[in-house]
Amino acid sequence: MQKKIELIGVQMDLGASKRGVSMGPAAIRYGGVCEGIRALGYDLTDKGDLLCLTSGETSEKLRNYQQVVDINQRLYLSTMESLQNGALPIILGGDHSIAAGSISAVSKHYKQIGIIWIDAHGDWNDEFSTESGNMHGMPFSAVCGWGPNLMVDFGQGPVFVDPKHCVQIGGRDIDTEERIRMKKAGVTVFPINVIDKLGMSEVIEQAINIACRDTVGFHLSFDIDAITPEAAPGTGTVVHSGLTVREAFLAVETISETGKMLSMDMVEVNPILDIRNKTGILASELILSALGKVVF
Ligand code: HAR
Ligand code: MN
Ligand code: MN
Ligand code: MN
Repeated sequence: MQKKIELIGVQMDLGASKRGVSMGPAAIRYGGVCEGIRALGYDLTDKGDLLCLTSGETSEKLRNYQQVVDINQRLYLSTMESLQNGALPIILGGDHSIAAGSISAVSKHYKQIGIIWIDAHGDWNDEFSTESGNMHGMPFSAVCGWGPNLMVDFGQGPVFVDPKHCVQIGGRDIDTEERIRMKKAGVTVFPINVIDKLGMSEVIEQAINIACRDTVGFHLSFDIDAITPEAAPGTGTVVHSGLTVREAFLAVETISETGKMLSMDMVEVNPILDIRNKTGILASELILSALGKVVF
């Protein structure tokens, strides 16, 4: 039987300060992701997009928290339903706050998972350490039980991911307090300078080993701002000197070879800031390579 994939778009940008990443799912679809997944031989269901509430409560340290929590709760339910259908969920963002809902479902379903988080940022703040109040800087911390708890507790009894099964790759803009919290939690970080030294081939192999040891498999959370802005300009919080396009493909191609990827998010694609959808197309191609598209 064909392997099932279910695609869930999330039209969410309220976890970030700039608008427009809510149109990410459309940009990635225009990039050809659905046709590409079917061409790989999968049985694909596109579940369409989740929309966020038009208004909600906010606070200085947790901006737009009511809308962020609400959409994550619905994404949790949709992702869980896909997993129960035996499908591999692919979530299209949207800002990175949505990883709170997707990963909460994957962790609840499989109990013991690892996480590979590819990003220029740590996304390891909570409501006390954050300097911006933007909730897309918090989901990795939240799914590991380091807060904010409201992002991941929907009354389901959250299963937190153990930071010792978690890896950050490509970090180069991590807040001071956030860095201290990541070190305390014990998440493994391969910042950009370590990738320079070891090479992505070695880094991704080590990352996979960490995420697979004593787990069922891992969730891949791919923030497109991990890639250098010359190649991926269509995103809201660009940081200079990032991953090359080929380093990014090497990472997802190696991930695909493991057969251990349980689920994936592709986030932070902002078509308003993009150039002729090049970032949307890149995001689509990275998803396909993570699902087994080969060069030759
Ligand atoms: N660390 C900063 C903050 O918390 C910036 C974080 C977010 N940007 C992202 N997430 N795109 O990866 O505000
Ligand atoms: Mn991120
Ligand atoms: Mn980022
Ligand atoms: Mn364990």
